Amino acid sequence: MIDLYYWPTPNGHKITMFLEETGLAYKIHPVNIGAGDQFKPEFLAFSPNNRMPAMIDRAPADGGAPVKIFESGAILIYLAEKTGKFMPSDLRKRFDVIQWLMWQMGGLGPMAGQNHHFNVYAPEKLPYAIDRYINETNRLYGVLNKRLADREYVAGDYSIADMAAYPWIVPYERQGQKLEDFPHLKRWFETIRAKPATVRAYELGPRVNSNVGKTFTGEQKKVLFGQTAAVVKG
Ligand SMILES: N[C@@H](CCC(=O)N[C@@H](CS)C(=O)NCC(=O)O)C(=O)O
Repeated sequence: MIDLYYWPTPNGHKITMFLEETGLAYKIHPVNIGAGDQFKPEFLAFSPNNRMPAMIDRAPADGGAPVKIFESGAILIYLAEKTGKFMPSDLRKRFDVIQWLMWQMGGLGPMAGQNHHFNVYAPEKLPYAIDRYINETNRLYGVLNKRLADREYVAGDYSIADMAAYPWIVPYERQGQKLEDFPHLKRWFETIRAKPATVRAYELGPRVNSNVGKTFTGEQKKVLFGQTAAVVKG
């Protein structure tokens, strides 16, 4: 059984997309990040960066002690290795998937996250910061669009690289982007959106957080923004 520590955000959806595709048994433990669940000592014990998703596999393949993992990219690689699915075993093909997964983890995710912050949440509208992240998101959409010009998925067959990138394209409007400007990306996005496992994964969102998709309240912003080292001291 997989214990998934989750809240319905882009990084959370990556993992439920994988779990729904494979049918692995899992139990959701909600981590209400707007209420501060991510700072609880019992959560920090296996997710020291006070971020979700995190995962505990209580039945690892080697029959040994439970495996505890934080960082969505690491969780996806682990689950792909555990199931033998959505990441090829061939050396070159595997690293094609891994490099695009790292591109999402180091580029698309963080840049789109800053885009959301300055474009939607920041109390002051700072044109330099807004332009910087809208432009960088635009560049990254361009990279993905070009990559998808002559292939159906990001790296070979549908893989963890696609599952990592897709949830960060879902809020494209909030990121100041138009899918019409990126026809190959749009085709890929619509293909993944129509997958039954994607539909099931996204249906979980409102069941775990009835306010999913709404902007953060003032109280939630106080919890989420302005964090310093003090939040992980406990
Ligand atoms: N690189 C991390 C990022 C995880 C992340 O930023 N999670 C956010 C929600 S999408 C979170 O838990 N935020 C809680 C907080 O900011 O305190 C991953 O991919 O797992």
